[in-house]
Amino acid sequence: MSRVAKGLGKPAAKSRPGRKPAARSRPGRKPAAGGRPTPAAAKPAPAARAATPMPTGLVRLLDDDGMVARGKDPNLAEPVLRFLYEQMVQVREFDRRMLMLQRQGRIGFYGPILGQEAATVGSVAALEPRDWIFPALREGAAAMMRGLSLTEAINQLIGNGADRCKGRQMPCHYTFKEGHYYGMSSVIGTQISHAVGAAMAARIRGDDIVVLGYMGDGATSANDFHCGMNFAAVYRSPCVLFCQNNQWAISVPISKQSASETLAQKGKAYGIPYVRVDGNDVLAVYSVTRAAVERARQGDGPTFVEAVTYRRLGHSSSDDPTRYRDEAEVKAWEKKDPIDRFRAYLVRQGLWDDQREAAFKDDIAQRVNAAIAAAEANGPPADETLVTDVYAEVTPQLREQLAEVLALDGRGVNEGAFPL
Ligand SMILES: Cc1ncc(C[n+]2csc(CCOP(=O)(O)OP(=O)(O)O)c2C)c(N)n1
Ligand SMILES: [Mg+2]
Repeated sequence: MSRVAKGLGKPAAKSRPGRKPAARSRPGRKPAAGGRPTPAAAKPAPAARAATPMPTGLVRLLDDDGMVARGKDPNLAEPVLRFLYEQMVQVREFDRRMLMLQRQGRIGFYGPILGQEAATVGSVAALEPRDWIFPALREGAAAMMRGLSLTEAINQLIGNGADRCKGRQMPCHYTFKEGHYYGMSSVIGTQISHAVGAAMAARIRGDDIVVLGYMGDGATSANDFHCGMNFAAVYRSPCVLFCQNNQWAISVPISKQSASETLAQKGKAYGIPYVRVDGNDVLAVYSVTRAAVERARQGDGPTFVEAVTYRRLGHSSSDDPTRYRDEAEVKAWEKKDPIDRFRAYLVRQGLWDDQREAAFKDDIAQRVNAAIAAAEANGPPADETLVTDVYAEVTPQLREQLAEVLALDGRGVNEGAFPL
């Protein structure tokens, strides 16, 4: 019997502290054929309780100069504040260096996150380690925050023999099971349904976890968004659906993506509490995500978060944004830099200064250098990985095809341009 099915019969799991008892089966729901109840009939979503009042407007704690209005400071503990800042600085440096590697032809592709550091770092930090992350393209920092080493991340970007994906995935599609970081799907929006479903499965199993599922603004136009949001709401999936509205979906601006006044308000149509947050304000992102995670964990269902931010570089290393957007727009967003804002706050609190900054940046530069050297020392994936892991045993046909490929002239020659 599968673990899921076993979990269905465990009444004890329903009475964990902080969880509401499961509501009774809905009328008309019958056990599936064979006497095994359907997940929904066995353990339906908890009944709705009075809606938690959600903040309205754009939630912002840090102003442009890193000041917090009196009485609004979430007063996070010093180690948390430092962690948030250091992770943001680290991912920015990592990003810069990886884009350079791509330009030098040492990796094939890269999706930069410059400008979106607060949205990713602030939201991931609001989770407990047992919670799961379903990322989109720009949340690689989440895997590193969960312990994926820089070398392992670069192994993935190179697609070498030490890569967990054995070079089979595009760069930036990290996967890190131990860190509860699910492998990203390139197909826009699909991870929304995956996140919603994984959270539902966790509840059925009695696992006290929350799932944080990311998407971009462009993903809100995908079918999977509507399907995922609806499922999440109806089944009160313990998840947080987090939209990084970076204003662009490759060359399509947000104005051509949606006619809604905000993306956040799309939650209303599905019956999901929603909140719009300044995505360049790490304190605000942390606070709203934390509240959403707590709501999900205590059985109050999903929350839809729109983090308003900006993608300052191209969609990817293959994109030239100067062909479709005005540089003045980019300059305006540079002034709202999430790291500068948060550093000003930390400096004012006496938690950071120029000396610390220099030492920390030096340390990251060295760690990134060492990680690049270690990753580049790894050879390519073994030839057999072209055909392994599809069937339990490699079929004779696949063996034959592999032999044919290996016998081709020009084997091992880099064909040149990455086709993306
Ligand atoms: C279903 C599907 N359609 C189109 C694409 C091509 N595509 C890749 S990224 C992208 C834009 C995504 O924009 P957004 O969701 O805003 O995320 P961002 O890249 O801005 O982080 C598109 C259209 C795809 N990967 N999947
Ligand atoms: Mg976008």
